[in-house]
Amino acid sequence: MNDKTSQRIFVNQAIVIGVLCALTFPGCAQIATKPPELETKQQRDKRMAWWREARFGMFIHWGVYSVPAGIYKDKKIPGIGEWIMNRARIPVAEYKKYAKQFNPVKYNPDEWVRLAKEAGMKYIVITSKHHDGFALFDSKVTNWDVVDATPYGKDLLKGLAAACKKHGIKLGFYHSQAQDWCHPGGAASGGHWDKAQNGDMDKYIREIAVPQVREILTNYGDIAVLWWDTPTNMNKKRADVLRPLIHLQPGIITNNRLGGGYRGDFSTPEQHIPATGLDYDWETCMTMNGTWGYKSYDHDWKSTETLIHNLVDIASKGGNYLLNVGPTSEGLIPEPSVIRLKEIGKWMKVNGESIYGTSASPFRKLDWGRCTAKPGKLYLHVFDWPANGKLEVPGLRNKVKKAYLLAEKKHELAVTREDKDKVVITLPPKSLDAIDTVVVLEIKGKIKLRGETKTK
Ligand code: JFZ
Repeated sequence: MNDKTSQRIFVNQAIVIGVLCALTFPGCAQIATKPPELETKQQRDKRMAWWREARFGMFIHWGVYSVPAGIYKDKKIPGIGEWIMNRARIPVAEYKKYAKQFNPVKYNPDEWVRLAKEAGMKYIVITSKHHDGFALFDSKVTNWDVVDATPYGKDLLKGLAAACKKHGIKLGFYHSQAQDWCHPGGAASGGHWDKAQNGDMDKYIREIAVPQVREILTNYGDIAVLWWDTPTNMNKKRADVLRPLIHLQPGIITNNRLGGGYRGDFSTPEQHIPATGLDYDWETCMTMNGTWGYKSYDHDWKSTETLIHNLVDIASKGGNYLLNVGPTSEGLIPEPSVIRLKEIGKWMKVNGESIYGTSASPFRKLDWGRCTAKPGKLYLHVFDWPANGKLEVPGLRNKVKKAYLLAEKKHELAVTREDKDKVVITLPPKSLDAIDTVVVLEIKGKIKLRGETKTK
């Protein structure tokens, strides 16, 4: 089937869904029926605006794998906790027994959402289903879900959706569309290890993946992001069966991990920060320790300083930061994560203006830190406070109208221009925040740097 045909099919399917949407959600017709690739730049910018403004989100990896928490047959299983079934080649029937111990009675979605908000995060992406095939929601097409397979017996996404709505936090789902180690035919990186997994993948997609994606995009109100993962054994034909479902949520933003050659709306560097910004929307996802899913013995926590520097580094390159938490099977976010999120929140309370809605730094490299920008403003993120109290801004040609500390706007700082290519700001002897003290430069006109002909 050549591209043209599949595009025509996709548009026809989109129109069908669009009409369905129009009947169901008045006013979504005009958006629903326009597949992303046919969107104008204006329409795309409008759809992506909140996400680009947000810059910072919470990733939540939660599920049955938080019961073994990295231990199988009394042995520590190396690697990321949510892969324990695959890494330890645990048979399906044996793995499913863990669900009997998955009883998150301490789960308080309102508390989770308030913690994300306190940290300065604007959106949450939770695993509706990870590779082990266990659904955190009430799925009508399987009993391998929280309602039918656990003593807890209640849908976990309903409460989170309500709390997000209440606190104005956007909600997204991470959904393992291809890998499913407990439903016959589901893909498994490294191949199946239990004959109970054998089956036809297209049948799995038709009878499990499609209905479940429809369920998560229909039963939980506004869903702002769909985070597909991983495209194992996916191809265009399979992708074209799943992709039209995104029109159930007009304006939804999707990532680049569906498969079938679809790039989605943003790329997803994992566990690393690109050296420079990318020419396409991007979001780095990262763990706070060494695992996405909870592991009882993984205490390799990144420092709050590292996490704040990562957020600033990513924003200075025009990207988003999706920072992960891996709750326990009781329903608690590990204390080391809570402490770090609250400390990040303290910094964001003072300095959020230098992150939200900013664009990438005009400077290639700054020895003392990073820079984020807004029209007429540069936010200089000073990680290393100059011993001589002189902050050099190399190559800046613009007239500096005013300079001040973001945390002390009233107190103007002296600015001198040593030559046409270097601006020097006289700083107080000590930084206000050793992790990152932000100096604001209000500049005249569009940014103009040495060696640049055109202004940005
Ligand atoms: C995937 C998952 O397998 C993992 O469990 C976690 O959910 C993470 C966020 O995403 O892991 C990947 C996916 C892709 C790559 C590496 C790890 N990759 O493309 O390098």
